[in-house]
Amino acid sequence: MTVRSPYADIDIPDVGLPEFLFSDVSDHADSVAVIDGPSGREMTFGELAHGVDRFAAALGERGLGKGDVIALFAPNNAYYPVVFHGGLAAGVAVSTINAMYTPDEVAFQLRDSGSKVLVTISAFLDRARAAVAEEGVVVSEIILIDAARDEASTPLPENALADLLTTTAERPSVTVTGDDVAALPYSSGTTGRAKGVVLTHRNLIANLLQVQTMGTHVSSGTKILAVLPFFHIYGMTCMMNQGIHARAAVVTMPKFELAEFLRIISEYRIDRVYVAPPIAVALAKHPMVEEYDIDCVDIVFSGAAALDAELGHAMGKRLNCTVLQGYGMTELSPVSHCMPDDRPDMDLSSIGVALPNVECKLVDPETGEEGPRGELWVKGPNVMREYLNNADATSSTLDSDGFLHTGDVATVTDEGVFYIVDRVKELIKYKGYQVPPAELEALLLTNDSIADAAVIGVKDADGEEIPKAFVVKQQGAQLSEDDVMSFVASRIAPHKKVRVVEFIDEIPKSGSGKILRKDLRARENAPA
Ligand code: 4UU
Repeated sequence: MTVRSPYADIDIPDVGLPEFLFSDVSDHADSVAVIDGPSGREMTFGELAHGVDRFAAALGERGLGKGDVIALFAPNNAYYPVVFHGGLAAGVAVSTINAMYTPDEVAFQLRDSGSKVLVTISAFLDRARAAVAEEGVVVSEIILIDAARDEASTPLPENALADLLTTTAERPSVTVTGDDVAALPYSSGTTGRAKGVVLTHRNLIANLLQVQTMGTHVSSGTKILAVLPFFHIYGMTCMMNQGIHARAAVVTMPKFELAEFLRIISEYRIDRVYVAPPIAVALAKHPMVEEYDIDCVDIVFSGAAALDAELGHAMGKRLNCTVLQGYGMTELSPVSHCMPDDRPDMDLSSIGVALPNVECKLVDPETGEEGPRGELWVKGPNVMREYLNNADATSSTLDSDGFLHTGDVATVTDEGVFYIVDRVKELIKYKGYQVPPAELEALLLTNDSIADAAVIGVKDADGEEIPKAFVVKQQGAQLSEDDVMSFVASRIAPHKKVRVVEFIDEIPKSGSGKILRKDLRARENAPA
């Protein structure tokens, strides 16, 4: 049984994303497009479009164009969309890097994506320099969004974005079509390590138009708070690009900090806030919320991990606002399901309905039979083209009929309302961020005192998912749980830390050597 969206199909124009977003921007040239939350500095749509045009010209001057990749390693700030869309307008693909990554993690993505330029901020320069110095990285220039720091001793030129934007060079004439690669965010998908997710201009435009059908309350005059990162697809599409598309104002925050978050909502009179469940917990429960006048908030939208419906209702009551939930995945650009703005009555424990142009199947992962409960398969114009340089991962995720196998288990009602009820993939979500077990297992095995290891997601006392490592000690090795945790913590980004350790005699494995995560989960859930 294929479940189609209850909405009529929409047409997706065959153009590049910057042309789609900026071709008639002159109508809103003087409206505010982006506000840097901490400083209050504003950028109008006219300035944004000009910056996009000049950054594209500067990349053209460097000989970069179709087939090239640049990397963007920065927290949310007003120049993020200048770099992102300037890159796309020049025909290059932009690989967005997690701002919390260590030099090794940054280097992995730079190498894997073949990025030739790295755009970052001066506060990240130490990590950026260490990453570009690693073997196999082909970056030849660092561009700093906030300052020029070209020091004689640095191996690569380090130039200021502001200087690039003054170029008087002609914009190179590249014809960008819907099928060209636009964004290359990284995701581990259902299994293994992080992979480049090839999202085309058409994918990103499609998801904006699909989301627009549901987001009837987003328009010019709306203020969107962008505290979730633009490097992750949720922030990229739902905050940055949706805001630009709707001619709304996007207020950026570089990281989540509750007092600053509440101050910004209150001072800028934010209408719409996008969150992942941990921020919903703070909004529902933290006493500090009472100290701020945030009755301006009209809608809080939650995604990236399951929202507890009771908590969602408590937040809606406290803020006197509508609460909505959506479901997405990097490989889906990202949204495939959400609750529409005009249906606040929909069950908050659901993920809403399929977006226009989306078809779904629910397939039993064991038998391959379609039924009322099963792995969610999604087809539509927002489905990624492929994983970068990884035909095996592509073919095990994206089938020949164009359905993407999400690794999430869902059910659906007769009205077409979907619920996520389980997960059959390896992926762990910590505060909405991806934690790929395969990466942690590989890292643990580099420790001489560890003979074998497996990592799964378990629930902490608050019901939050956290990574737990099962570790087999090398014979005679002296190793404590804390030793294991600090070994991992010093080598990876904070959200990927192992938070619980259990020593066991043997990791359960199948005949072919695959870790039997099911057995570890069963062991975890067994009564003590
Ligand atoms: C249960 O997290 C994302 C995308 C999130 C998103 C974006 C826009 C949600 C709603 C929206 O409108 O992408 P990834 O690739 O980091 O993680 C994808 C995985 C899913 O496969 C699923 O396991 O994150 C989990 N997930 C959810 N799980 C995402 N949303 C939900 C949800 N409930 N609402």
